Amino acid sequence: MTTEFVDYDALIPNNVGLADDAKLRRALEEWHPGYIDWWMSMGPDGFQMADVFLRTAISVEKDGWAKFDYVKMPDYRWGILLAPAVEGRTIPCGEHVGEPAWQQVPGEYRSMLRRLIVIQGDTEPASVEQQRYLGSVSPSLYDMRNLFQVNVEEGRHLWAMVYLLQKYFGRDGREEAHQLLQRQSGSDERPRMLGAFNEETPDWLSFFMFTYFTDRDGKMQLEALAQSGFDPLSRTTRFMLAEEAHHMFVGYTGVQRVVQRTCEAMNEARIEDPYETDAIRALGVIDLPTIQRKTNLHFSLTLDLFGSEESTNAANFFNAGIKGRYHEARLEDDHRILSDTYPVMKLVDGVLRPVEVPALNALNARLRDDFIGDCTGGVTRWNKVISGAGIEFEIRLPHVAFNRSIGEFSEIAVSPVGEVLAQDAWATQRDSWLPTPEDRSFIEGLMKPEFRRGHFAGWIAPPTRGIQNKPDDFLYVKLP
Ligand code: BYC
Ligand code: FE
Ligand code: FE
Repeated sequence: MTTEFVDYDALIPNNVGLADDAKLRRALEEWHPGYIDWWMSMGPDGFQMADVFLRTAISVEKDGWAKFDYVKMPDYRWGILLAPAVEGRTIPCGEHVGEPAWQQVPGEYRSMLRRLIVIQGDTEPASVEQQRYLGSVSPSLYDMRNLFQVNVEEGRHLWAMVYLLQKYFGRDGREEAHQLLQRQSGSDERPRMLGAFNEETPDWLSFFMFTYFTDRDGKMQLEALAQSGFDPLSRTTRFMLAEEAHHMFVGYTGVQRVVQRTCEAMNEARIEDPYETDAIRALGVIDLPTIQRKTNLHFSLTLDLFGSEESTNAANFFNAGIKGRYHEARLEDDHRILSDTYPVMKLVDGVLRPVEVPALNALNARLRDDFIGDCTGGVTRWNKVISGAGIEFEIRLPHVAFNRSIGEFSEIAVSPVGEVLAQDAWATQRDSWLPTPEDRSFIEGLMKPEFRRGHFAGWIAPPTRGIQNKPDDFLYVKLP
C-alpha cells in the first residue's frame, strides 16, 4: 500500500507503507547498516560530525516537500518517497501502449527492468565517492553545504533504487542491493558500471561541471524512466527529479560564479586578452580557455552516458514500455514509432552528417539531442557574463563527435568544431582542447579551504542569494 502520507518518525521515513510490510522492512533494515558503513567510509571525508544546514524531503506535495535544518550527515533521514499515484495511468509507449500501468514487475521484462534499476542505482553512490575529498578544499561554507546537500540526496537516490530492488525483485534484488555497496568508483577490480562514474572529480570546477552536465544526464534518464509503464519506477523517479533540479542549479551557478570572478579580475587588472594565461592566472583566477577545456571534457564524458546512437537495447526498453522518451506524454505521434525515422549524426565518406535511421533504434541519440538542447541555456547565460564584462570570448559546447569513447565516434578523432582529423593532428592539438596536467596542477593550487563565515575563495564570486534567502554571513556548516 502506498499513500501520500509520509511516516517521518519511522527509522526509514517513507510513504510506501513500510510499517505494514514486515518482509520489506526487514530487508531494508538489514541493508541499512551496510549503507551507513559505506557512507562513513566512502562518503564525504572528514565532515561527518559537522552540523550542516540541509534540506530533507518530508512530503511529496508540490509545496513544502522539504524542511531545512542543521543535521549531521550520518543522521540524515534518507527516506523512501514515491510521487503521488496518477489515477488510471496507462503505459505510455511501445507495444502495450494504453494498457493499465503495471503495479508489479511484468515477468517477461524482469531482467531488463532490473538491469535499468541497477545501472541507475550504481551512478548515485558513485558520484558521492567521486566527490568525497572536496569538502576539505571548499571555497566557502555555502559551497560546502551545497556539496553535502547533493551528496546526501544522491544517497537517497540509491535508497530509492534499493527500495525497488528489494520490494519487487526478491532474492536477486537483495543481492544487487548488496553489490551496489561493493562496487567503487575508479576501482580496478570492481568499478562502477558506467564510464563517467569512474573518472575523478579532483577539484571544484570539475564538481560544478559534473553537476551541470552529468547530473543533467541524471535528469534526462530519470525523465525517461519516469515514463515507465512500471508504475513504482515512474513514481520513484518523478520524486527524484524534484531533488535533481538543485544539483543542476549548483553546477550552473557554480560555473557562472567562476566565470564572473575571472572577468572581474581581468577588468580590474585591465587585461583584455583572455589568452594572456600567465597574467590571468597570476591574479589567482581560472582563465576562460581553461574553463572551455573543462567544458569540453565534462560534456564529452557525459555524452558517452547515453550509450550508442543506435541501440537495440534502447529499442527493446521502449517497445516493452519500461523506458520512454523525454516528455513522452507530450509528443504527438502513435508512441510506437515502428515506421518513423530519426536523423542520427554519422561518419559518411569521411564527413559527419545526419542520416535517417529507424526511430526505434535511435532513442539514445534522440535523448542525447534533448540533453544537448537542455545544456545550452546555461552556457548562453555564462556567455552573457563574459560579454557583459566587455571580454571577447565565448564558451561553446563541442561537437557531439569530439572526444568520444562510446558509439559511432569512438574510433575517430574529431575537433571541437567537428572536423575529422588524422590521429597525429589530434595529438598535436589535444592540449588546447582538453585539460592538461598543467591546468590540473594550477587549479589544484587554487583549492585552498575558505571556512570563515561569509568569505569566499578568490577564484569564485559569492552567490547572488543565499540558500532559503539566508544572509551572506549565514553559518551553513558548523564545523566540530
Ligand atoms: N559506460 O546499447 P548500448 C545519474 C554499455 S546519471 C559503460 O549502446 P544502452 C547521476 C551498455 O550497458 C543517469 N558501458 O546502450 C548523475 C551495454 O552493455 P551490455 C544514470 C556503457 O543499453 C550524476 C553496451 O554498452 N541512469 O543518475 O542502450 C550524479 C551497449 O550499450 C556505456 C541511466 O543511465 C557507458 N557510458 O544504454 C548521480 C539510466 N554506455 O548490455 C547520478 C539507465 C553503454 O551489452 N540506463 N554501455 O552489457 C540506461 O538507460 C542504459 O543502460 C544506458 C545505456 C543509457 C546507460
Ligand atoms: Fe541522483
Ligand atoms: Fe543529482
